[in-house]
Amino acid sequence: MDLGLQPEISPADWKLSLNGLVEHPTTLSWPDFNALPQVSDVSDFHCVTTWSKYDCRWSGVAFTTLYEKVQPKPEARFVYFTGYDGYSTNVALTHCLDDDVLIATHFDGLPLPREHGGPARVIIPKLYAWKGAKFVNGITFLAEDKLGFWELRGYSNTADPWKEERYA
Ligand SMILES: Nc1nc2c(c(=O)[nH]1)N[C@H]1C(S)=C(S)[C@@H](COP(=O)(O)O)O[C@H]1N2
Ligand SMILES: [Mo]
Repeated sequence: MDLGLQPEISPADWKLSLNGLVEHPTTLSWPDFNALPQVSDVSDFHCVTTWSKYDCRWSGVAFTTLYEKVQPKPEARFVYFTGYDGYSTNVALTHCLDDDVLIATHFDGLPLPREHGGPARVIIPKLYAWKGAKFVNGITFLAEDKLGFWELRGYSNTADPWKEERYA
């Protein structure tokens, strides 16, 4: 489910910018990104429109690996994600540091298809699915929160599915 645009990004053109309040801003190419340690995790996926998909097996790079690489400054408390389709979403940094938060490149052992956000998408299992940007191309560390696409349009900023935090 997405904005209806599914950008086609070839691996040669793909880039992930890690920026904002960090000691070491970096732009990763596809080979750079794939050279980072890879992890897998099985988690459930909750869409705000009430469907859930259980036991999703994602693999890719842990958010914490990127975090350690760029070394956010102490004042960084929020993360703003952007996608190649113009999407954006925001998450408190503490929620991103759980070890199940991945920048996923594979689902069930296969490369992520374009309609599901390939080449790479963010997965934050403990929050509603709109908090995970598909086609991710930017991760910005911020001192102040900045609302993303759906958060600006009335979706909950905190998005805890167990509390059914759907709308603000
Ligand atoms: N870049 C981008 N990421 C996005 C979206 C989008 O429109 N664009 N939609 C979000 C929403 S509302 C949901 S439910 C999930 C859907 O993921 P799926 O298409 O793999 O089911 O992606 C989220 N991430
Ligand atoms: Mo959604």
